Amino acid sequence: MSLKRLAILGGEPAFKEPLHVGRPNLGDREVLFHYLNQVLERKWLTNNGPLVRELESRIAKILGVKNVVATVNGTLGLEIAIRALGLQGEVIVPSYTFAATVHSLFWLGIKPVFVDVDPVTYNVDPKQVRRVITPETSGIMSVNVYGRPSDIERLSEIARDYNLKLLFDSAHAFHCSYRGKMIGNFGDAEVFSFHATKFFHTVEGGAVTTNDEQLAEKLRAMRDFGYVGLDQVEYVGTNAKMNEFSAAMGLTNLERLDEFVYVNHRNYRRYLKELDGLAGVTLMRYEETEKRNYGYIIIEVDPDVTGLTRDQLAKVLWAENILARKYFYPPCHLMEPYRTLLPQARSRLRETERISSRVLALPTGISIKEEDIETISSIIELAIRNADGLKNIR
Ligand code: T4K
Repeated sequence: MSLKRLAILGGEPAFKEPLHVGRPNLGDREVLFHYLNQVLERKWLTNNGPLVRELESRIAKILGVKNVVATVNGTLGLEIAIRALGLQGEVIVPSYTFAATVHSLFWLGIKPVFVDVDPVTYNVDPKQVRRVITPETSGIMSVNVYGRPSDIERLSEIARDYNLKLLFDSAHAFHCSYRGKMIGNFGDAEVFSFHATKFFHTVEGGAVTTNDEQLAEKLRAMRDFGYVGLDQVEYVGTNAKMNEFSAAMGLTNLERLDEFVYVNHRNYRRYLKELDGLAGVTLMRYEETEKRNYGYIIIEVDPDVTGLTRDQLAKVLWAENILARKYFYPPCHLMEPYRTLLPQARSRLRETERISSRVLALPTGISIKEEDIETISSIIELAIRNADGLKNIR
């Protein structure tokens, strides 16, 4: 494309309508209406309805896992998993994640103990984990950031050595694999998010998965106020139930799951081609030998090479109606209340702070066309070429 002038410098925006990161992928309307009609006719709207059960069993098959407990969202999924596993005291967790990961611990009175991440995978660095274990540590909660698995083997070894529970926040990692086995089968339990912005979604929703039958029973009770029978409560529970409308959306979207992955993969390869060789901009790579959902397109901007900070580049893109997002910024240890309560955490989170000041998520999903990617990439290139003229953007 021939770009004349960047919008931030007074040109016309490249896109009339905003391009969003996290634009929902939507399945076939007719299929959705078919499911919704069933729900309305049955007058069974929530509380472990037939569509929720169907969704659970379809997901269990895709993941090859024994138990899928669908939840109202990923955050409540994390909370019931944390409680069902009996986590308490201190839990080791990355700061480089979405607020929900850490809040779910703190919400339940648990102290998050932050560890740094690996600069290449952006996932918890197992070496750091060993260093922060204390007699108060009850578990490790690792995040499979952007759908790329943590170092599951080493984290499992540490959990075994120290008798700790191992929970994965796999909010980003639906339809991803680790050494040929689907994410959802590891640790004591894993938690997915099926939020509208995820490549597969149920509007709001999530699921806890586990191969431990007893744990699954407890999770099912805890998502339903602790009830195990009509008149019997056995646990402290909450209301974390998925409703039938969400399950209808999920079943609809499952029918086009392969297509969503195909388009995300195609988009990823196009970004790779367009951004290849652009000095100072590194596109996060996916290992193509494993199953991935390619749901996040992440670039790292090196200001020493590009002459532009990530924040300046974000402003350039927003002016063009490309609504790139800073996932994840700020890192959790710089959010309240953690910043005030745990000021000493900063000293061991150098990679986290470096990465979170450089990353930018770019639009993908079925709303994004290959030509859009060409334009987005040209704008990034043009911005870098004009870095001197953009120095004063704040
Ligand atoms: N763990 C991790 C690692 C997570 O990333 C998340 C959630 C969780 C746990 C918790 O799972 P849930 O409880 O959410 O199931 C968004 C999502 O709301 C959140 O689910 C997600 N991670 C996080 C990474 O992103 P925001 O605050 O950035 O959302 P918002 O409203 O700014 O929307 C993002 C973009 O999506 C915008 O550009 C607009 C677009 N959008 C959004 C919605 C809702 C649409 O185009 N249509 C829509 O319907 O958190």
